[in-house]
Amino acid sequence: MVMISKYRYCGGVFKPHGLPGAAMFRKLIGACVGLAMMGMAGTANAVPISIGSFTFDQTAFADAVGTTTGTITTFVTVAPATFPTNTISIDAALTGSDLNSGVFCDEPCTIELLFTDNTVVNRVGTDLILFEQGTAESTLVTIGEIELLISSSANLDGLEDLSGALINISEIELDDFGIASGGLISSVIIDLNFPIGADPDTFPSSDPLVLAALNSIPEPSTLALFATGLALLAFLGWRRRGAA
Ligand SMILES: [Ca+2]
Ligand SMILES: [Ca+2]
Ligand SMILES: [Ca+2]
Repeated sequence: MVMISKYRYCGGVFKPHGLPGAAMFRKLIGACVGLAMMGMAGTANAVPISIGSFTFDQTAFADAVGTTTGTITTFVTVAPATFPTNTISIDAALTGSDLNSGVFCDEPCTIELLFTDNTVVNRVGTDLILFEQGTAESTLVTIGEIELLISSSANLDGLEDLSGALINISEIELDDFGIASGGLISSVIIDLNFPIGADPDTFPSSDPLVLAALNSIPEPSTLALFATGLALLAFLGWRRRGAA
């Protein structure tokens, strides 16, 4: 309570009520720094994941599903010609590196995919790969303010899922979306059915399985946490000097 009174006295910038004491701040900072160190250690030991001719960092895959629109069907492929639908969540179908799960839509739908333990960076060449199942189909992709139809190359690597369906590759280049060299993104919106102006009754939906960054910076959230801890330390030091 003494600490809270001190902050109340020093306050003005922060509201006194509900403000944790300095001891709590120090605990929070300790936790932030600890988590950051754990995250960095985990990153250092991560083994890359190979899919076909591509190699990805372990954190390179989409991590979460954001906003969705329309009716989205999930599927898993478990054996030749066996595709149970809607047995898993959209999140489970599209995050991570599993090529035996994905989604399709029979009507216009959009899915926002988020990168939370890595950030995609625009380096020379292709930056993201969207793996897509079956007949090679296009996907409407929105990054930032730009929406482009990305075609899919049929089965370049001879990849198949457990059902025997072919796995195709859509290459996404961030230059095409107006992202500067070295620019970062953490959100991609895919529109499965259909491109602008196309007939929804005839345009075939693509069937995304995995979205992965070839050019990826791991652990931005951990680094941000670390930066937050440092900023809090600096802030506390500044407050202490100010109060002295
Ligand atoms: Ca990731
Ligand atoms: Ca999947
Ligand atoms: Ca690029």
